Amino acid sequence: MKNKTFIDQIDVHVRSGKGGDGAATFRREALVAFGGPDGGDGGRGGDVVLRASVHVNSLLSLFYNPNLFAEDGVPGSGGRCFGRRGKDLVVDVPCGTLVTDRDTGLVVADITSPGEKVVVAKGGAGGYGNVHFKTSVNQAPTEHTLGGECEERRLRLELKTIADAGLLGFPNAGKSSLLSRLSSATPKVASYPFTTLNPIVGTIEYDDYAQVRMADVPGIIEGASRGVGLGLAFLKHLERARVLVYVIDMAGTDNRRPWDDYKTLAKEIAEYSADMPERPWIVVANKMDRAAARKNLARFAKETGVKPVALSCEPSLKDLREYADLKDYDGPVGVDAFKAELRRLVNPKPRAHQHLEAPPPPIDEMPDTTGEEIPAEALRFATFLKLDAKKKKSHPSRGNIH
Ligand SMILES: Nc1nc2c(ncn2[C@@H]2O[C@H](COP(=O)(O)OP(=O)(O)OP(=O)(O)O)[C@@H](O)[C@H]2O)c(=O)[nH]1
Ligand SMILES: [Mg+2]
Repeated sequence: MKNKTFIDQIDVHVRSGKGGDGAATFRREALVAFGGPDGGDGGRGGDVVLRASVHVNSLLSLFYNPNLFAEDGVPGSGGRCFGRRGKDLVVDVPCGTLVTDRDTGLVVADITSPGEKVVVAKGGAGGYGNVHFKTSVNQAPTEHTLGGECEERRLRLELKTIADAGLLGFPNAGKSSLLSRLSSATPKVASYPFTTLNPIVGTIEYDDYAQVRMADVPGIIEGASRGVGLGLAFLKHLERARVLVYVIDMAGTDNRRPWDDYKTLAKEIAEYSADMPERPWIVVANKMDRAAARKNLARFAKETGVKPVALSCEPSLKDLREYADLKDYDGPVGVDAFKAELRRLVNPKPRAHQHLEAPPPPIDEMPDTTGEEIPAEALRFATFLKLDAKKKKSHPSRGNIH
């Protein structure tokens, strides 16, 4: 079997633990007449729990083990011994996992926040032992209850990556190059189509530490909605994206026509979902370091009515604005213009100095704290070490013995 590296949809069979039965036993001991009932309760069956983890980015582990069975509760026994409860089975899944019941088609859970736990199959309750049934008129009860039944379900787990923005484009348009230029993600970049085979998410950070998560998915080609190329299945990773970024190879490599590429992309997206074309979008004209791209830019604007953000992902020797044929372009130019536009649309929260009303002043403007009393504003930036407040134990004096 070919080794798999990424799985974004898997069917699993989950079963919780059955509850342990209660015991019906009697105390029998030498010299103890009529010892009475002493059957303990059974333990509860374990639950099957799905937990969102940031350390997992695929459902691959479930591909190799799709049967998720929790432990049964242990039955009670004589001497009022209660059975141990069955261990829960906790399975880590990536954030953004959608869980649906395969039999009813209903959504069971959408696990998005790190650490979030969802019980997908609840363990059966433990049964009662006969100690619970002793009454004044029935001092030797044999009644006891059986443990609760387990819960069994067939579930479908589907990963829908969580990202604020999603990159869309033909193969080789430069989507991965743009992601690696703006974030510390390291997607593979190469000059052959379908270099990217799995979604990759990178985080773009701004000066005030605001963050935008951007997802790179495999390229789309004409007819993708009919399954051509890698099809549109991976577009589910962009379903949660608030902003779509169309990346166009403006240089028209391999005799492509950039304006046709854009129209094809828009058509394929509309085929996939009625809601995605309604979302805010940005069009990026990539490879502007190449003369052919600068030549195509005006025609692209005329054919599509869109003024794209003109940029280049390759480290170019000069600023794009310095190119004579880009001087007259009145649309946004450069990677920084793209970052700013992305920020405007995603509107992430700034994260710097969350705990302070204002940022601290530069170090040489800090108030002088060498005086008798420390000024109040200096205290706001001070760190206090809590010294060990334990006092030395004072031993009572033994006095002098003469
Ligand atoms: N000249 C130039 N080449 C670029 C630029 N951006 C990307 N490239 C090249 O274009 C090729 C494809 O880039 P990728 O980033 O792998 O393209 P992709 O859209 O991720 O492609 P797939 O993963 O196959 O869908 C690589 O050889 C890059 O070096 C650019 O701004 N200028
Ligand atoms: Mg790629």
